[in-house]
Amino acid sequence: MDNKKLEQLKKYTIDNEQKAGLTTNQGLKMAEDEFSLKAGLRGPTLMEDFHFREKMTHFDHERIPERIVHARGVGAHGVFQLYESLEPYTKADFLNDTSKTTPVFVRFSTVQGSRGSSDTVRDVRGFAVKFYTEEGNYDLVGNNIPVFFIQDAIKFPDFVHAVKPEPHNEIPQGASAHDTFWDFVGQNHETAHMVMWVMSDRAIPRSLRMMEGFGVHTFRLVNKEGKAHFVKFHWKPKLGIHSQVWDEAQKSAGKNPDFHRQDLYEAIEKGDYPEWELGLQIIPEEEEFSFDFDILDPTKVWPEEMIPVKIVGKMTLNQNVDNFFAETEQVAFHPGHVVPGIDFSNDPLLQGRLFSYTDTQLSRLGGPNFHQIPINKPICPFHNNQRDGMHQMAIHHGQTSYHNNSLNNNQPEPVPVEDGGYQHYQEKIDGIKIRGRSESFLDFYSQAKLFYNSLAPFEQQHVKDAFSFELGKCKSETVKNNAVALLNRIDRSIAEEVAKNIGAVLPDENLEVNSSKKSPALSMANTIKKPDTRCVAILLNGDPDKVQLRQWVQTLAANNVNFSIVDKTMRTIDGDLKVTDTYDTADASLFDAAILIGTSNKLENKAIEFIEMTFNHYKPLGIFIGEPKALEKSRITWNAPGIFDLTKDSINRFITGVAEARFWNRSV
Ligand code: HDE
Repeated sequence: MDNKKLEQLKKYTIDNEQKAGLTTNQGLKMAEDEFSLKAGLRGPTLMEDFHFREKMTHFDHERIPERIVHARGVGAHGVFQLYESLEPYTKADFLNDTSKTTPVFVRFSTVQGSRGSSDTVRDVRGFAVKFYTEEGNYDLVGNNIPVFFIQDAIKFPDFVHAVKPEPHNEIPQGASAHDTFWDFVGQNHETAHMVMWVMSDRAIPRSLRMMEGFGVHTFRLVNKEGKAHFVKFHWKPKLGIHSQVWDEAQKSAGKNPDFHRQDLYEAIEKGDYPEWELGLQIIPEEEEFSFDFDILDPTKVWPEEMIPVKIVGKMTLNQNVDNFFAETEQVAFHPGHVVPGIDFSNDPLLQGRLFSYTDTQLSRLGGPNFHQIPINKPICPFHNNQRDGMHQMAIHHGQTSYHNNSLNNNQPEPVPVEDGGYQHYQEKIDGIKIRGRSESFLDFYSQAKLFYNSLAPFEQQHVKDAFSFELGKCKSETVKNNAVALLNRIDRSIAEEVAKNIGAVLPDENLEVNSSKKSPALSMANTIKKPDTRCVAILLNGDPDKVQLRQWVQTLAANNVNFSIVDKTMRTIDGDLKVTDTYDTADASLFDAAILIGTSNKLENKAIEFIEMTFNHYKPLGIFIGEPKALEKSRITWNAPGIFDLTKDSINRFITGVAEARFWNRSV
């Protein structure tokens, strides 16, 4: 597909596969690369060895600082296609012209852990999209959770210090289950809504392809006439929103720390391109004060039932990176990278972000020219009078680098608004200079309760379990009691259960929000359910019926379900059916479902462990065993929901179970 960004990147791509001689960085061909230059074969290395010095010096400097937050991430290229023109709301060209396909680069990330941490930890996921538009780069730097922990950017360093591994021992990695994080939460009740989301299943996604994205802040869309609307951005995954269960997330973090990264990479390689639809919630400026929350407060959602999400386009990720460092690591996002027609609101969290992102790239990418790094370069021309600096890649020809000038016809010259020049929205501001919080930001608990009320009972139980786990890992009684006091302001039943589980003090007075309001869109229970790209483990215990096995794998493949045949050893069955995993390499936490084919009377312990874990994680299980008694050794009951007896049920019925993904009414 035509993708101007990929074409541009090609110019920078070096093909190592071409037959070329080894040279130094100066282009000198080298005859030897294995031995340093020595004074005698058993003598010391010589200073003269420029080749050794160049090679080693480069190696010594191969690492750059990891991102202070969102250090672990994975990226991919793709395209954005608009469904209908948004001209009434914005003049942004890529949101006006449906005939244009805009190249994008997306980076997903976890927040807390370092670059080498595991993928499936409980955490917020970053969802950062760079649109390479013809009017410049537009970055929508969002998360998979629609609200944030704090309301004012000045608290961000405190929040991050609290959630990151503790400074004295650098524990824990990739986790928020520790004292400083929960101390911050207990002392800053504006976190209430966000921690409900983080303790929900949203924070343990099954796949990056199966999570929503949110711009979080309120932005502004501005049309040609200069009329503005407030807007919130949403990404809705075509595969639905799905999560792991906590025990599974912890296990997969160990069994395959790259679980999400690999899932995304393999889906794209296979041609199962992940897709999200872009949705907008739009509020006319005149209605700014029509709600029972402040639309500038980033700890609030705009309930979708109240302000519907208008679906306007689709993003497809269809190309993996060629080089992780050059692309995924060096990509530099910034919420301040906007195009005409997109502007900011006065959300104090957004305002602070507008400072932070360029600043952080200076230390991460080593200077002010990071926009010249191929992945960051716009696909449209860019000119100005900025010069020099570390790693300047351009050769600016000519005498002038200032404005105004007469020596170069005053070039480069500001572009009038009518010709596409950016003009900030001319909002009237009338206020006193003050440090403080607007009173309209003070209701911390109502939407935390709204979120909880909106969840299905099994989701609510997961929230209680998550609080019990996380606070159970804290050592300080004060921290635990304070956190329970916060829960007591949201929902008494959570506070009661968690206090009991962790041995904390339950406040005498019930201070919960007295509301039964719900926003059904906040629950994941009614999401899209498809079998596509799910992965089934086919467990062999003895020699399977080859014809039947072939027919099953063909039906799975025809339904776009992935599978892996697992046996004691790797082998090939019936000419071409490959056993791709053994009981040593496969783990139930890494699959969406399992089929057990047991043709011998005795089930192997590892096969039993595998199906028990599948069962405990509420996943569909297909069983084909000659001797039903063989299951007696396990905890699995035939009549439990989501158990398919494949001696009677068809493989197609099992596939409907794969689409269902979890059988929450199973008691495990
Ligand atoms: Fe970020 N954030 N952030 N953040 N953020 C960074 O920029 C910051 C916030 C988000 O894949 C940093 O390049 C401040 C909200 C994503 O490269 C840094 C505040 C949201 C990514 C930074 C916030 C985000 C970052 C670190 C409070 C969701 C990863 C490295 C005012 C809407 C982007 C970097 C990538 C990264 C600052 C809050 C999303 C330090 C000061 C809210 C997805 O600049």
